[in-house]
This record gives sequence, C-alpha cells and structure tokens, in this order.
Amino acid sequence: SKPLLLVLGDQLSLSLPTLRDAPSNAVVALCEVAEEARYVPHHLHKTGLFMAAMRHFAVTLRDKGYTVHYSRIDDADNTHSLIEEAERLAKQYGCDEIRVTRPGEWRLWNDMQQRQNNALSWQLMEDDRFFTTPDDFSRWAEGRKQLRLEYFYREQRKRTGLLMEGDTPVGGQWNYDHDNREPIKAALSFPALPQHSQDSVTKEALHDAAHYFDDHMGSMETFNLPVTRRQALVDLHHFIEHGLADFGRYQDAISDSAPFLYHSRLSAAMNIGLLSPVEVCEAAEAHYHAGKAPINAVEGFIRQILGWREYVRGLYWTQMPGYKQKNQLGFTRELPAFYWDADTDMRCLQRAIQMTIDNSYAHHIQRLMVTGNFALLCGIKPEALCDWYLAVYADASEWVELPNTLGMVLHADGGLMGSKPYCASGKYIDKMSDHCQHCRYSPKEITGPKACPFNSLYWHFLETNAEQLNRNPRMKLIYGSLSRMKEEKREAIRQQAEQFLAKLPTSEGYGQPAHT
Ligand code: FAD
Ligand code: DLZ
Ligand code: SF4
Repeated sequence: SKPLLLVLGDQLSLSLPTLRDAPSNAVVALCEVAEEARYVPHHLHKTGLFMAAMRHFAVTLRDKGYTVHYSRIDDADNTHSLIEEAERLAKQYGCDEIRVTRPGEWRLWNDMQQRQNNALSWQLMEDDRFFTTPDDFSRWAEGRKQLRLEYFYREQRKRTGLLMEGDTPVGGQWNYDHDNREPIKAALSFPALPQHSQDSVTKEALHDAAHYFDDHMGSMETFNLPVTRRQALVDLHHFIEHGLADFGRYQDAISDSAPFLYHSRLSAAMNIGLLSPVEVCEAAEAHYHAGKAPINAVEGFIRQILGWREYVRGLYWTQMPGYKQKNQLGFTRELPAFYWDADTDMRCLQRAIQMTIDNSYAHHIQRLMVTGNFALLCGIKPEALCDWYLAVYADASEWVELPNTLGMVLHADGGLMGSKPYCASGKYIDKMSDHCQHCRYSPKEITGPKACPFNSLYWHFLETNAEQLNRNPRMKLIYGSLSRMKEEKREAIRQQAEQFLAKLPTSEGYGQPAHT
C-alpha cells in the first residue's frame, strides 16, 4: 500500500500519529486552501501564522527525508478544499489510502469519517498529542450528573503525577485560586516580549496571506507569533523565566495599556502543534521545584492546560454535533458592529477589541469578562458570537473556542460548562482594571447619561432570564437583591437598558466571508 499522509495546519508536530511508522513510499501532503481561510473571516495574523508555520514545517519534513507535496495558495490546480485537495493528490501520486489524524474541528472529522469506506479510503487516527483522548473523557463522564472541571482536573493530576507527592497534591491543596485574584496595579511592569525575526519563508507567507485575504481584520506590521518550533521554544522559555512567577496573582487583572500582562501567549503554538502541552506543563513544574515560582502561580498555570484545555476538548468531542445548536437562553441578537472595528465609546470594550485587532490575541479575562460578558448581557446569538471568536484569535480552533464561547460565556449549554453564567456589572470591570478612569461612562451610575451600560444591562439580563436562572442556588443572593429593588428603580433600569439595546448597531452580514 502507498498512503497519502495528510497533515493539517494545526498538526505541525513531528510526533504526529500520521507521521509515525510511515512507509518509505508515503507522500506527505500539506495544503493551503482558501476554504479554510474564509469559512469565517480569520484575522490576518491567524492565516499568516498557519501559512508560515505550514511552509516551515514542510521544510523540516523534507530535511527529515519525507517526500512532501505542498499545495500553495497560488497553485493553479489548487482545489481550495482540504478534502478535495487530499483526494486529488492521492490520485496524482498513485496512493491507495489517505491517512489523517483527528482534525481540530467536527465539520472536517465528519467529512472524513464519511469517506472511510470509499474506494480511496480515509484512515482516521487518534490524536495522542493531548493528555487525554475523547474516549478517556467519555469514560470519565459516564454516569456523572455534573461534569465539573475540578474533579476532572484532580483525576488528571493523579494520572500524570504533575505537582503530586504520591497521592497528595504538592502544597496540600488542589487549587490555589483564592490567591489568584489581584486587580491591576499602576506600579506593575510586564516582561518585554521576544521579537521573532522573519526569514524569507515567513516574509513570503505573510505577504501571501495579506495579499489574498486583504479584506480580513488586522495588519501584518504587528505580527509577532512564533512560526517554527525554535521560535515557540523561545517564547516558552521566556514565559517560564519572566512571566510564570506572577502569572497566578494577576491572572484575572485587566490593563488599559498592556495586552499580555503575565500570560504565557503559548496557546497558538500549542494549538498548531509547535509545542506539546506535556512539555509546557513539565517546564512549569520544574520551575516550581527549582524554587523560582510560587505554587499558586504554577498550579494555576498547569490547571489551565492539564485541566481546562483537556476538559473543553473532551466536552467538544463528546457533545458534538448537537452542542453547536444549543441556545439555552434563546438569544437572537446579531453581533454589534463594533466587534469588528473597535468603534465604541465604552473604554473596556474598545481596548479589548483594539488589542484583538492589533495582536489577534486577548487574554482570558478580556475574552470572558469584557467582550464575552457584554455579549451575554445583550443576548447575542451563539452562532454570531462563536464565529467572531473563531475568526479573530490566532489560537482559535473550534474544539477549544466553542465550549468557551457557547458554554462558558453564553451559558447556552444549560450549565454543562459552568454552574452559573459569568455575568457581571461595571463594578467588576472597575475593580479588576484601570479602564474606567479613561471612560466617558461611570461604573458607579446605573441610570442617566453617564451610567456605565454594563450596569443597567446586568440587571436587565437578570430580569429577562429570571425564569431560567432564579432557581440556581448560586444566583440566589443576586436575585434576592433584584427582588428587594423598588419597582420605580427597576423600571428606570429597564428603560435605560432597552434604550441602549435599541441603539446598538448590529453587524448582520458584516465581516462575512467574501467569495474567493
Ligand atoms: P494563559 O493565560 O497563559 O494560559 C495558559 C494556557 O492554558 C493557554 O495557552 C491555553 O492553552 C490554556 N487555557 C487557558 N484557559 C483555557 C480555557 N478556558 N480553555 C482552554 N484552554 C485554556 N483558547 C484557545 O486556545 N483557543 C480559543 O479559540 C479560545 N477561545 C476562547 C473563547 C472565549 C470566549 C474564552 C472566554 C476563552 C477562550 N480560550 C481559547 C481560552 C483562553 O482565553 C486562551 O487559551 C488564552 O487566553 C490564551 O492565552 P495564553 O496562551 O496567554 O493563556
Ligand atoms: C485556520 C486554518 C487556515 C487559515 N488555513 C489552513 C490551511 O490553509 N490548511 C490547513 O490544513 N488548515 C488551515 N487552517 C486550520 C483548519 O481550518 C482546521 O482547523 C484544521 O486543519 C483542523 O485540524
Ligand atoms: Fe467599561 Fe463601564 Fe468602565 Fe466604561 S465605565 S470602562 S463601559 S466598565
């Protein structure tokens, strides 16, 4: 047999199952296709990242002796679809099967599965570059009423032995989150980032991405993502040395000026395969044992990867395809137009979206508590919000984006991801950030021309979704406050929120993929 080994854009690891035990006659295929760049209008940094990293990986594979076919975006015979390109190349090279590792998105996996019994058959392999497989997750989930991250995470700590002393967690506790909630402080200084040099391969790939997808968000002038394993390792070591020790304390802080704070910025490199989650967690653990970072920082960091990252992936693969259709709170509103251009006078949103435009990055609390929280309070429909997150972040792949957006932010999965919605008023943003002092609104006012829109929207959200949420034990306190509020005040808040929502410019059709 002669296999075509299809390596997808987020599978750039030499340890990939597809590449293991490959017969010497195998042909490896990497394909740049317009369909993948346009099914949502990806940020230019994201498309540039994929194209540059894929081209570099093709060079690495050739150096290792593999026979590689590389379909470029500008090839005349490019079919511009991953499935069609693989089948075309299999025929061209006289291959009798196509081998591929589980892709990062259900739509592709479904297409591939349906071709398993074709004359030219698709052989799907499990992706073992994670700590767990979807089968592991499904076994863990079986018979449980609630799928809480904390229990899944503890089991992974025991299984891997990460931060464990025998059967007990290092330091005596599983979770140090109570130490990880410090707000932003004026005196903080953040580590300066490594600036990655761009060789001719990178330059050409970025140029091609900008040329073919010039209608998409972003500018290549600020591109600084790692596109090779070597560059990804530079970012990893830089974070471990300069960011990790403060990662915990300021994990939830939001800055008006600094986009990255003490976050690792490693998500894109891990998600496309340049770094393995195992090596990232082990590097953090070693730093703790060397006495160079406190337990709350290292545990907090490892929990994001060994816990959350694995957990959302398990949820995705065991809940799809139904998961994507969920809309528990019945939201119907389109996305506000300013999500695409940051043209808003709400300072926190303006900064989070502008940083997204600049870097194809926002840290977790910006995604969850600023752009996410606002969308939740306005009742943005899951489909529109999910497409936005998938398009704008370099680290976005549906297996990780969808549970975070649909589940964690919009509470659209009926509480599978989180026991309560992460809704918050302007008071929370004011506490954690230094945005409000630069804003034309006041976080202390609920009604009137200067009132922070988050405040009235917060109460309006609670009121309009009371039927679904007021029996939730974790929401009891807040619904208690709502019911004690005088009807007059409630009516004023209601009007303030409804006037704001009526004027919100929506973006139906905006940012939609153009035709190739
Ligand atoms: P750090 O803060 O340094 O965290 C370390 C690592 O932990 C990250 O690199 C990431 O791999 C992992 N991690 C942290 N939080 C999560 C989480 N909630 N789920 C899964 N992994 C996590 N992450 C993505 O990788 N791709 C996405 O498409 C994505 N979409 C998101 C959408 C929304 C609405 C929200 C609220 C979160 C989303 N996240 C996504 C999770 C998280 O925000 C990013 O992983 C993180 O901001 C990436 O920055 P970092 O590498 O500096 O992370
Ligand atoms: C996101 C993306 C982009 C922009 N371009 C490509 C591409 O040209 N070729 C490719 O194989 N993958 C690309 N991707 C990632 C895919 O959309 C998809 O998420 C993964 O291939 C699934 O494993
Ligand atoms: Fe955001 Fe409200 Fe603060 Fe303005 S006042 S920055 S809108 S939280």
